[in-house]
Amino acid sequence: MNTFKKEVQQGLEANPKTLPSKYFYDKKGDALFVEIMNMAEYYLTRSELDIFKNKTEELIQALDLNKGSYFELIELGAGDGTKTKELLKKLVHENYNFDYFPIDISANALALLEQDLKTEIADLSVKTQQGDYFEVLDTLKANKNPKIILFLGSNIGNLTDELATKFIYKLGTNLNPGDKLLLGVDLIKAKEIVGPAYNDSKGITAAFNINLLERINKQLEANFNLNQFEHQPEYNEDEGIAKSFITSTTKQTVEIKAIGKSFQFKAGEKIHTEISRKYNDKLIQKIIADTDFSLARKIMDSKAYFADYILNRT
Ligand code: AVJ
Repeated sequence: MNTFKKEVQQGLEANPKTLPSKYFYDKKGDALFVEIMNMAEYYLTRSELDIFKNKTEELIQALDLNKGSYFELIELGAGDGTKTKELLKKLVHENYNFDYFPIDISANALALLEQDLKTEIADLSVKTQQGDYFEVLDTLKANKNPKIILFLGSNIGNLTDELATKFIYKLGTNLNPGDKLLLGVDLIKAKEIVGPAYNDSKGITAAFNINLLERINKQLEANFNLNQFEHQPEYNEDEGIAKSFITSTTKQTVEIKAIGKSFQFKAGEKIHTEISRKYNDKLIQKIIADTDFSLARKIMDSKAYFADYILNRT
């Protein structure tokens, strides 16, 4: 809560104004993101599901999994596990020797996932881990068992390339040579496809973005007039980054009581709330260049919209 207040203040005092995308995910934000994943325009979910459904054998081969030797399958931010279940089912039915460790900050999400997995894949060994990714990885590190890390859904795309390098490097410090990282990323493609994924016709993404102001209103006693701000997405294929902004439609002042300050907005002034980076091989190579990982395989969906890169810890 205190870091929330501090980061909101920092972001709104900056020029241009920014707010961190990690704060989208309160209860309402979680629900809106589920809706986003189910909408026709948000192709990312279905593209990666296509890989997990139809290229399962390739994934298993690329991850170099053997039935004889035990490994830990660790997922960062497991969500509802729809994609992962495709892989888990196959591994269980073919008698691979492993435990599944879904890590999530939300105890509630983990409880729901565990219950669902119990009924859907009875023979799967699930060891839910509630907490921060790196704190959990640090505790798992001691056992030295071979590890496969799953980081799906292009979640890495909310980070700048510089921070993505740092993140992947840090994952490497919790692994041993031969361990693997399966990194799911959205690929750079035409704005006709990417644009609508971040600006859907029903306004769900707009509500998701604006919910950040609603959260500030609720948690920091602010008076953002939600009718005087609007969702403004931007994407150009050359850069390959979908960006979300909230634009003030009028000149206005917003008071945030918990901060003890007021903030001025010009008509048309934007708050930058999110980047969703899209990738290609060159960018991935550049991002992992200063980490202890090498690129082993790339597995794409049938439309080549999305890629699961297999990286080996060197
Ligand atoms: C959860 C970070 C992968 O950037 O595509 C969806 C979040 N933002 N619509 C993405 C999001 C707007 C999503 N990630």
